[in-house]
Amino acid sequence: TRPVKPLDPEKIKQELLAKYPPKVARKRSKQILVNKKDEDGKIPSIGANVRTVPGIITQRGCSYAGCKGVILGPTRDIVNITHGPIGCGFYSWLTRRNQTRPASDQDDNFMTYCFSTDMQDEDIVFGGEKKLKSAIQEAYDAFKPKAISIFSTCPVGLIGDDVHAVAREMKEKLGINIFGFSCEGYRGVSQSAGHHIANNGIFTHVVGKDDTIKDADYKINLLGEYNIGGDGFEIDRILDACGISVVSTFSGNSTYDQFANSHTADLNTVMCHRSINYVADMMELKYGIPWIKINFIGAKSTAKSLRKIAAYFDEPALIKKVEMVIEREMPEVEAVSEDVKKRCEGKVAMLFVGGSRAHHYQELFREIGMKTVSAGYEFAHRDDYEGRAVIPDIKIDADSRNIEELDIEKDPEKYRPRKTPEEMASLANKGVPFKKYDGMMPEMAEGSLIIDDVSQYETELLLKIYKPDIYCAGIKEKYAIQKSGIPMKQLHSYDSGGPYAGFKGAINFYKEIDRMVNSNVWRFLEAPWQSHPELSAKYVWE
Ligand code: CFM
Ligand code: HCA
Repeated sequence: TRPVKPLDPEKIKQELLAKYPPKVARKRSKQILVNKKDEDGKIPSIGANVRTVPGIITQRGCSYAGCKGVILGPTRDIVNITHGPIGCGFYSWLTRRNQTRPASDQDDNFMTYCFSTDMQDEDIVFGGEKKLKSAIQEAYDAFKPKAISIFSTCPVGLIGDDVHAVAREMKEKLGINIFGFSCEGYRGVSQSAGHHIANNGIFTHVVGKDDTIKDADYKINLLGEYNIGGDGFEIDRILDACGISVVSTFSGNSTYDQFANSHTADLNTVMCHRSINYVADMMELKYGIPWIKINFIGAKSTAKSLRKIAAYFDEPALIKKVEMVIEREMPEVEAVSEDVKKRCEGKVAMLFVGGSRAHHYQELFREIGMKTVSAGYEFAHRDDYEGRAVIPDIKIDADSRNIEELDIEKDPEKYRPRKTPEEMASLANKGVPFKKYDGMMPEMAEGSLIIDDVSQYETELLLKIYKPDIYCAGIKEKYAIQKSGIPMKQLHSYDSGGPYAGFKGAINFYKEIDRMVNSNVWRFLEAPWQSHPELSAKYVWE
């Protein structure tokens, strides 16, 4: 039975901070906010993308994870070599459940391999460059790939191995594209730094290498979609049905050639803003490709995103086809959501995930009548919380050296602005949201608790206070949460489920959540408040 008396979120915040030493409490206090608008309709600003206080158990990952695991990991035919101890390569090997489907038997697919230099003590002492060179040679001899990339782990930076010099030398020797990333785990404050390093590297070394303009209608890139649990396959199915062509996906089930040709698309669509906004901005500046934020998590968001893409191309035939697809797909989605809603309505969820899903997945819960009372990202920046427009100093990264000269003048055909300024203005007036991301907080209810870089300690306290019907996070949190008698859904790897994107994905998700929050198994577990009745008050959401 739910609810006794609504809890005051400000009090909950104080309770979360109570055990911390004053200096730590002050720092955490900026990262824990009660969502509300002031008289001008402005939401409060949050502390985000800051270093975790040592000693606090964070759920964050490292720069190497963001670069190798997240951005480059899902590419099919680049040999991705981890230069480092074997653990780094091993733990970033398919645990994210990024799926792949080669176009034919002839196509390379290296995803099932884990390439690493397997650094040993003697390499730390004498340097690992020789070993790296022979690893590249060995991979080349065995697989003859189009490209090889090298990822630096912490020891590489500490001992001073120059992966870029090795890459240049071996590129010269073997005649294929070879490039390295200085994505040592300790760089930056989270995996977010690794996304940035990866994006700059791919942009510098691969994008723009193949100028063939393919003969296809409505050419888009799908940026920030990593095909976790097959999400990308479902999105491809829908786009294909609408007649929209995907030039490249960054980087779910992607190939080297798709990246190289991606600058020929006419529109960039951004799914995960956090991990890839850099590429969208750089491609706009260098190649004149506009970008819009889309979201294929949630059936309504999927329909809305398709309509945004159609509005950009502004062709009656496409608009009609998109409407037909939506009309064909929605009845089944609605039938399932209506049914599931009967059992899920009013239940409460909490989401603490990465840099985009804690926002996107609220939509799916909303569709079955569930409420998100508290949410946060592990490593997102202020723009992902508050919306891009409110952050004045977003700038395109100077690290990507080759965006400096504006190539449009050199080659107007290749680097053509896709729309005239007048057309852009007219489309923007019609509601095509160029470069706009609204962020998580404006879309959440007033009084919900927003927590950046939530700690294990805070998670356990939140469970006791709110007793949510479901908690969504990652593998590190999973078992502690389940042991407290609360269903836990991994929104990184989807446990063993998915896809959850698009129309069919929404149906999968509704059914999964229904199964989890209404399962009887939880009553066989003794949660702390069962033996300590003073903890048994439940939170009411007004
Ligand atoms: Fe983007 Fe991602 Fe995410 Fe992310 Fe990640 Fe991921 Fe995630 Mo795990 S790219 S920010 S760095 S949507 S790996 S597919 S699930 S934390 S919310
Ligand atoms: C990463 C990858 C990760 C981890 C997920 C988790 C993923 O950050 O290195 O902690 O369960 O999605 O696989 O985010």
